[in-house]
Amino acid sequence: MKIEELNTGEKTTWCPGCTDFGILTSVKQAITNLVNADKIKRENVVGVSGVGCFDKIYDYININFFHTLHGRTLPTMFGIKLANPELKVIGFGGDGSTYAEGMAHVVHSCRYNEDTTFIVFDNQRFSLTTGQATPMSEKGFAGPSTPLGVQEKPVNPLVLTMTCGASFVSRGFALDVPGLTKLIEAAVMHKGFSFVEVLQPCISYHNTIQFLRDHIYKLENHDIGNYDEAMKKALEWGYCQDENSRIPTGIFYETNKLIYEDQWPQLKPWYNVKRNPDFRKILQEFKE
Ligand SMILES: Cc1ncc(C[n+]2csc(CCOP(=O)(O)OP(=O)(O)O)c2C)c(N)n1
Ligand code: SF4
Repeated sequence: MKIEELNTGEKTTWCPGCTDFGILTSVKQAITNLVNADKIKRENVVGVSGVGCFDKIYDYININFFHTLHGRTLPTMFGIKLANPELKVIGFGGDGSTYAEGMAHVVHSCRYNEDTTFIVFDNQRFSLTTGQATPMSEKGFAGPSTPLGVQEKPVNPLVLTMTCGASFVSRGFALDVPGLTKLIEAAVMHKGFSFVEVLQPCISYHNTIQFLRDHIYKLENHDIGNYDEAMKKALEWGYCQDENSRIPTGIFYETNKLIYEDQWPQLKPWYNVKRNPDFRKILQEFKE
């Protein structure tokens, strides 16, 4: 399959130069590579996105897609996977909708360890609605909804997801397309809940391109099976633009553990059962 086969022909409405384009390319390239390597089937891939700038990705990749409510990507992914565990479910969120409106879902998705992949576009702002503060914004940021400045420290999603039990935790950079592609491939192939944070500068409301380029580095000689080491690496950056920041990218943590679907034997046979419902009879019951 050629990557172009995933194009939809829809006009993109992201700001020209938005780093979301880097994520779009990485996701398309990762799907193409995995299909070509016979690791996944294109028809089994289902994308899920909510509401935000990031969510427009559903319009730009020619795969099955479910466009759900703001902050509700994760429960929608959960439902799709439970309905048919053979599907490869890849969900997309923004940092605002994920860690504000949808925070409870993050905690429980990590705990359940369902075999799905969740990719968060982290620009530290509610960008579609013109740059308000999210739970990821830097302390002191004065924006449209916080004129006196944010008082709290940003959430650290890597620490959060690891603490709650995610079995694959990683961070990529939207402008490192080859690196992000590899990360997404690994996340999709991981058996269990895989979390991919993508640092995604918003050129209109939070342009951190230069800062990230100056401070990002790739994890090397890092033992991804060592939880304590992963936690140390996750704590290395506090999501603020300090001069001496060091920002690791790559896979922080990966472990094998029982997935949600495997804990419920009842789930196994039913989705394979060929059903032949008598719709006339069912409709008749509703009429009576
Ligand atoms: C329940 C609910 N709350 C708020 C909104 C308004 N809203 C729509 S998009 C958006 C911003 C999305 O920000 P984020 O998830 O960070 O994605 P980004 O736009 O930055 O990619 C907000 C606040 C909404 N649609 N529904
Ligand atoms: S507002 Fe920011 S995140 Fe949204 S399309 Fe424009 S540059 Fe991208």
